[in-house]
Amino acid sequence: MDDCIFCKIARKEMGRLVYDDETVAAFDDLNPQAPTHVLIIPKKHIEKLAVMSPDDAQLMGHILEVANSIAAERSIATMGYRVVVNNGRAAGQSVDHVHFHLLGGRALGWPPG
Ligand code: DGP
Repeated sequence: MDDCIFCKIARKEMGRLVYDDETVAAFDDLNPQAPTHVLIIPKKHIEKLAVMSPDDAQLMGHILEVANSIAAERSIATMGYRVVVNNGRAAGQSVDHVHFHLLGGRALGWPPG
Protein backbone atom coordinates (compact mmCIF):
# COMPACT_ATOMS: atom_id res chain seq x y z
CA MET A 1 0.00 0.00 0.00
CA ASP A 2 1.64 3.20 -1.19
CA ASP A 3 0.19 5.55 1.41
CA CYS A 4 0.32 3.23 4.46
CA ILE A 5 2.78 4.55 7.03
CA PHE A 6 3.61 1.09 8.38
CA CYS A 7 4.17 -0.26 4.84
CA LYS A 8 6.61 2.63 4.33
CA ILE A 9 8.44 1.76 7.55
CA ALA A 10 8.55 -1.93 6.52
CA ARG A 11 10.01 -0.88 3.15
CA LYS A 12 12.64 1.16 5.06
CA GLU A 13 11.48 4.40 3.44
CA MET A 14 11.23 5.93 6.93
CA GLY A 15 12.07 5.12 10.54
CA ARG A 16 14.38 2.38 11.76
CA LEU A 17 13.65 -1.32 12.02
CA VAL A 18 14.71 -3.27 15.10
CA TYR A 19 13.79 -6.57 13.45
CA ASP A 20 13.49 -7.47 9.79
CA ASP A 21 12.97 -10.72 7.92
CA GLU A 22 11.19 -11.76 4.73
CA THR A 23 7.69 -11.45 6.11
CA VAL A 24 7.87 -9.45 9.36
CA ALA A 25 9.27 -6.11 10.53
CA ALA A 26 9.44 -4.47 13.95
CA PHE A 27 10.19 -0.94 15.15
CA ASP A 28 10.01 1.09 18.32
CA ASP A 29 6.68 2.84 18.90
CA LEU A 30 6.76 6.61 18.28
CA ASN A 31 4.80 7.20 21.48
CA PRO A 32 6.05 4.52 23.91
CA GLN A 33 3.71 3.47 26.72
CA ALA A 34 6.35 1.40 28.53
CA PRO A 35 10.18 1.24 28.63
CA THR A 36 9.94 -1.39 25.89
CA HIS A 37 7.22 -0.68 23.34
CA VAL A 38 7.84 -2.33 20.00
CA LEU A 39 5.40 -2.68 17.12
CA ILE A 40 5.62 -5.92 15.15
CA ILE A 41 3.90 -6.06 11.77
CA PRO A 42 3.48 -8.34 8.79
CA LYS A 43 5.10 -6.81 5.71
CA LYS A 44 1.96 -7.83 3.85
CA HIS A 45 -0.67 -5.11 4.22
CA ILE A 46 -3.51 -6.50 6.34
CA GLU A 47 -5.86 -3.78 7.52
CA LYS A 48 -6.72 -5.32 10.89
CA LEU A 49 -6.74 -8.59 12.77
CA ALA A 50 -10.38 -9.26 11.93
CA VAL A 51 -9.71 -9.44 8.20
CA MET A 52 -6.77 -11.86 8.31
CA SER A 53 -7.35 -14.94 6.19
CA PRO A 54 -6.67 -18.56 7.14
CA ASP A 55 -3.61 -18.29 4.89
CA ASP A 56 -2.20 -15.64 7.27
CA ALA A 57 -2.28 -17.92 10.33
CA GLN A 58 1.35 -18.99 10.06
CA LEU A 59 2.45 -15.39 9.51
CA MET A 60 0.58 -14.26 12.64
CA GLY A 61 2.11 -17.11 14.62
CA HIS A 62 5.52 -16.06 13.39
CA ILE A 63 4.87 -12.54 14.70
CA LEU A 64 4.32 -14.01 18.17
CA GLU A 65 7.64 -15.86 17.89
CA VAL A 66 9.32 -12.57 16.92
CA ALA A 67 7.67 -10.90 19.94
CA ASN A 68 9.16 -13.58 22.21
CA SER A 69 12.64 -13.15 20.76
CA ILE A 70 12.55 -9.34 20.99
CA ALA A 71 11.36 -9.66 24.60
CA ALA A 72 14.34 -11.90 25.34
CA GLU A 73 16.71 -9.51 23.56
CA ARG A 74 15.40 -6.56 25.57
CA SER A 75 15.67 -8.54 28.83
CA ILE A 76 11.99 -8.19 29.71
CA ALA A 77 11.12 -11.86 29.29
CA THR A 78 11.72 -12.89 32.90
CA MET A 79 9.77 -9.98 34.37
CA GLY A 80 6.84 -10.46 32.03
CA TYR A 81 5.49 -8.60 29.04
CA ARG A 82 2.28 -8.05 27.14
CA VAL A 83 1.41 -8.48 23.46
CA VAL A 84 -1.64 -6.49 22.37
CA VAL A 85 -3.55 -6.08 19.12
CA ASN A 86 -6.10 -3.28 18.97
CA ASN A 87 -8.75 -4.21 16.41
CA GLY A 88 -10.98 -1.36 15.24
CA ARG A 89 -11.44 2.23 16.42
CA ALA A 90 -13.28 1.49 19.69
CA ALA A 91 -10.40 -0.78 20.71
CA GLY A 92 -7.92 2.01 19.99
CA GLN A 93 -6.64 1.03 16.55
CA SER A 94 -5.39 4.21 14.90
CA VAL A 95 -3.22 2.80 12.08
CA ASP A 96 -4.93 0.59 9.53
CA HIS A 97 -2.17 -1.99 9.15
CA VAL A 98 -2.38 -4.79 11.69
CA HIS A 99 0.29 -4.42 14.39
CA PHE A 100 1.17 -6.25 17.57
CA HIS A 101 2.28 -4.06 20.48
CA LEU A 102 5.03 -5.63 22.62
CA LEU A 103 5.04 -3.85 25.98
CA GLY A 104 7.26 -4.44 28.97
CA GLY A 105 9.89 -3.14 31.33
CA ARG A 106 7.38 -2.04 33.97
CA ALA A 107 4.42 -3.53 35.83
CA LEU A 108 1.38 -3.39 33.55
CA GLY A 109 -2.09 -2.84 35.00
CA TRP A 110 -5.13 -4.94 34.20
CA PRO A 111 -7.79 -4.44 32.94
CA PRO A 112 -6.55 -2.04 30.28
CA GLY A 113 -8.50 1.21 29.84
P1 DGP B 1 -2.84 1.61 17.66
O1 DGP B 1 -3.38 2.70 18.50
O2 DGP B 1 -3.04 0.23 18.26
O3 DGP B 1 -3.29 1.69 16.23
O4 DGP B 1 -1.27 1.82 17.65
C1 DGP B 1 -0.63 2.63 16.72
C2 DGP B 1 0.72 2.92 17.29
O5 DGP B 1 1.56 3.33 16.23
C3 DGP B 1 0.74 4.04 18.33
O6 DGP B 1 1.19 3.51 19.56
C4 DGP B 1 1.73 5.07 17.77
C5 DGP B 1 2.45 4.32 16.70
N1 DGP B 1 2.80 5.08 15.54
C6 DGP B 1 1.97 5.81 14.75
N2 DGP B 1 2.65 6.36 13.74
C7 DGP B 1 3.94 5.94 13.88
C8 DGP B 1 5.12 6.19 13.13
O7 DGP B 1 5.16 6.88 12.12
N3 DGP B 1 6.26 5.60 13.60
C9 DGP B 1 6.28 4.81 14.70
N4 DGP B 1 7.45 4.29 15.07
N5 DGP B 1 5.18 4.56 15.42
C10 DGP B 1 4.02 5.13 15.02
